Amino acid sequence: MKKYGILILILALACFAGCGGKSDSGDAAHQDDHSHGEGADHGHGEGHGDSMASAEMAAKSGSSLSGKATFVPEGDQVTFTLFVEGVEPGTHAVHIHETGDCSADDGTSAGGHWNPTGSDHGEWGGEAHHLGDLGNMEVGENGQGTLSLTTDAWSIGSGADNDIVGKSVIVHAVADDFTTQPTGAAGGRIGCGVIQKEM
Ligand SMILES: [Cu+2]
Ligand SMILES: [Zn+2]
Repeated sequence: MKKYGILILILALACFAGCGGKSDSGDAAHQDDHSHGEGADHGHGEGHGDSMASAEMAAKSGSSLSGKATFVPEGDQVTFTLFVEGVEPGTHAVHIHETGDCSADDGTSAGGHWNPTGSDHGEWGGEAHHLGDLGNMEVGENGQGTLSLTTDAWSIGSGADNDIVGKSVIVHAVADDFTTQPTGAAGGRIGCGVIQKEM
């Protein structure tokens, strides 16, 4: 009888350990994470690094701008590419702004420059710049312009401070002077798109 009792105790302990391992491993959260990863084109299912994000650009401040921005991950790098058309020829500043809200006619709902590192405004690649200071884009006589850059300074959908999802891409009326604080004196906002993770 005593032997039998010990056997039950051992079985109970084994079961407890087994069940405990299963139930607190956070399986639900993990599977959720993986399904996001598999939703991306890459299919690695290796978590948040594999999802791309994009922003559909809408006209603001009476402009006729349209276009799209994409953020494509590869390893620890993210490549941003913007294409716009219907824009007045010349030089136009492009920034990531801190709020994913393009509802205002003048784009001011997108807030200020996205600046999670608390830096001064400046030029991408320069000594000090906001994480959202993407630089200037040249728009040709045909009204089209493109801008791209690759960086390891951002993440997509990580929820970390450097996550670009839920922010917005803004195209300005004029060039960024890279010195005026905190805006670059880039004028009004002629295009705005909320950055969303692609499933
Ligand atoms: Cu801006
Ligand atoms: Zn800035």
